Amino acid sequence: MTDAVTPGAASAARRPCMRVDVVSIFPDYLAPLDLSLIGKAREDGLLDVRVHDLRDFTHDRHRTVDDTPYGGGAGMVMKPQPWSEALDHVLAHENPSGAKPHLIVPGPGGQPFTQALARELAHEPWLAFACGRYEGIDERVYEHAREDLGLEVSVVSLGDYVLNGGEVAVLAMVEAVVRLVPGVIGNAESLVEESHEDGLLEYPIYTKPRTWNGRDVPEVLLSGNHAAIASWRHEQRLSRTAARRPDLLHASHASLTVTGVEIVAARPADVPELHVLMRACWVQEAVANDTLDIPALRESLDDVRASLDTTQTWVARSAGRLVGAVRTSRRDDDWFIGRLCVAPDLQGRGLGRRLLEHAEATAPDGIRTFSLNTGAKSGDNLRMYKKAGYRLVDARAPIPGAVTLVKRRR
Ligand code: JD8
Repeated sequence: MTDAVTPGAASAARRPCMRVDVVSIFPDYLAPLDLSLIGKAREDGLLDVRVHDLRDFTHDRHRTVDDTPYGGGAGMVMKPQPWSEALDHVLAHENPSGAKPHLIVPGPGGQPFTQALARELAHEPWLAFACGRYEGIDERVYEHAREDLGLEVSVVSLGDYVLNGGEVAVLAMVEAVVRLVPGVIGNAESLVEESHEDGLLEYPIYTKPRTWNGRDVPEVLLSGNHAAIASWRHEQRLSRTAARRPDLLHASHASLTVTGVEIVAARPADVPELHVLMRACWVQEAVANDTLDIPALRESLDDVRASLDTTQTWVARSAGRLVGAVRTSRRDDDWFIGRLCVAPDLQGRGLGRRLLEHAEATAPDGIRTFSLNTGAKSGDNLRMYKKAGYRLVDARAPIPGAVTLVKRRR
């Protein structure tokens, strides 16, 4: 019995962030997990990946793992006993704490594998993958794993097409999951703007030469105008998503796309609308955080008007309607981002994210960090900021019931 364990794992002497076990009758199919980022993360001890050969858990001369289906029909079915012994081995192998893995079984009838599921699984300490072949695995193995071994068992499909087995699906799932494990990908920032990460496809990318084959790089990308670049890239993401994956663009996004959102510097004429929007948004925050003691709620119309002289405020307009805003100010080498708000009926569609990107992109030279406050109980805000790379500061926030988040400028 030979478990292909992580090369160099022993030397890394650090507790891996994640253990992954894979059981298959074709263990060599998983050899790509030795390569590239995943191979490096295994060498660095960030990941503990073990591949097991199901046939090692058979006892007959032919190492039989399959048999004919009860009730007749085409093909063969994988026998339960080898799977039971393989799972026992995985649970027993170097597992002094008696922990239990989340068992993932790829199957064409499973729940769709998505970036959201990948993000969830990336937070789990131990995943075990069972690669089926033939017509699939005897149904009693799933019941045994859930009921007898007490494992969480998920049947997951890579997509609406038919493969010959689970190995290809496991390769894709493991890569999509472990690249989200902190430290596996060097530049975590690059994870933020990826397709599917926030429901939008990626913007087009270019590198040298400036002109190639008579084709030029879009002028805006050579402008050095970070705000314009951020705006162009977001418009590209929206228009590409609308063209190629309208299913990702739920109705409101589509309407935003249709009418397009423009982010411009706030002017005194914007103040009345801006004040109303801020009141609407911070009443929401007050309810979420059970307090009315929020500076934004105490700002009068004159306070908002005055803030235009002391800070850089941007407003987002869609079809003439003021639908969002953000305020920025400098504190030494920190760019403080505040009063980020989106009209309640348009929240959750990426506009807040776009305003945040705009606020960051308009930061002057010399800025090293971005910081902001939000309600300790403002779940959606916290999720959006963390996805954008912000991290909670454990120092007490200047406002009761609030928290401060910071991100290093790259
Ligand atoms: C696991 C056996 C083959 C499937 C008879 C062909 C995932 N998106 C996906 N498509 N197919 C699979 C998948 C296929 C598998 C196994 C996953 C184990 N097969 C079977 C049923 C029809 N043959 C998959 N994830």
